[in-house]
Amino acid sequence: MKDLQIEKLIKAEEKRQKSVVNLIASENYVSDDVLKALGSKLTNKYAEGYPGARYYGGNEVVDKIENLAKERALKAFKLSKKTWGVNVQPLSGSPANVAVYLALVPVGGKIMGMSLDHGGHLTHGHKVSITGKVWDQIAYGVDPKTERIDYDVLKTLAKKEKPNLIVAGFTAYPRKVDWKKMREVADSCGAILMVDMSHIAGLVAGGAYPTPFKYAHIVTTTVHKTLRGPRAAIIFSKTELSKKIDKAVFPGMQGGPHINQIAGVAVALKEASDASFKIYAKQVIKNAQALAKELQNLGWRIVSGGTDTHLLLVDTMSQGISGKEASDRLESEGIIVNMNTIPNDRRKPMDPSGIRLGTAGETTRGKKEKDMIALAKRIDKILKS
Ligand code: DSN
Repeated sequence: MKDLQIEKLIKAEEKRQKSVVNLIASENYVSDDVLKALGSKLTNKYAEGYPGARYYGGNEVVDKIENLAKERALKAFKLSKKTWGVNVQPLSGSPANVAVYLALVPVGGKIMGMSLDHGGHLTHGHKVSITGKVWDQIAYGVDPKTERIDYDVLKTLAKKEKPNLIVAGFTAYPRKVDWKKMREVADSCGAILMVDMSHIAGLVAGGAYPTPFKYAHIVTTTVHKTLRGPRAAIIFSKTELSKKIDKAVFPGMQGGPHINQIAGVAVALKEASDASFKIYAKQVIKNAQALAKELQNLGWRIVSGGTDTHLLLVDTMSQGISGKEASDRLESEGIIVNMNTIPNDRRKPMDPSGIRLGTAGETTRGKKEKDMIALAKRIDKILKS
């Protein structure tokens, strides 16, 4: 690179990434092929519109790339294009979710989503997000005792509030979701069911977590978490809703799609369709379960008693340490996590009661259960010292 300042910083970040244990549940490590697509000359091309209907000339190549990404998205999740449409243009998860609401929920309408402190996401209707300013959030949480979703409570709330759309999707919910029951909740009030599977997409593609496609009207996902692709998002929609979704993404929300990013998505989806990805997805969960179990053995309370996914929430206050202090202490020893609220947290988001740990990245790096047991011991020693 001619720009030595940036080159130096890129190298410094590469070194940092190599030197730490990364337990950020939403991060992963992409392949060299994904990096190649991202850093390609495709970034020079403007392609506003969709394949075959662009506002600029010169799209014969990029049309093929976008169509391939769409085909691979359907293939990775075993979907037929007769029943599912797919949009690969969303720049990331937040604009993808906003585009869905823009398409399907009238301004001032109701979005029922899990509250952030129980494990939802800002774009599930939180008041500081545009999704809570343009639409009304009907917040739900987990049962205080089991720390799991109580579908009967959700149904009662849905019948009372009659939301236009229900979001089933989470950033810190470690358990399997009963998608059938979620659909029953949506049907009880005539709402659209949108599953935001950003965190678990790789686990679904790898057959290690139940697929939501049988029950959802819309499925959104980021590509860069367990799915191990570039930073980007995809919206799947039942074909009768797809036109509205496409219009909301462009021109409703975005301008020209990032074709280099879409090429990276296509590469990642091909990788996720490979048989080896099934083994990876299963190992991610085994690793999270081994980490959770050993931490429990060492006296740490794990929210909901364990995990069925790639992530776990440790109630660090169960040993008298705040989430921020735990995160800072671990970082000073080269273990990167994020502080996180736990359900019904009495503390503030900037210094909550827990930390969220995820195993997608370290599993990509080849870690197995025995490494997780050793890691749990290291975490315990650092936090108790
Ligand atoms: N920031 C992501 C996460 O960490 O879960 C969600 O967008």
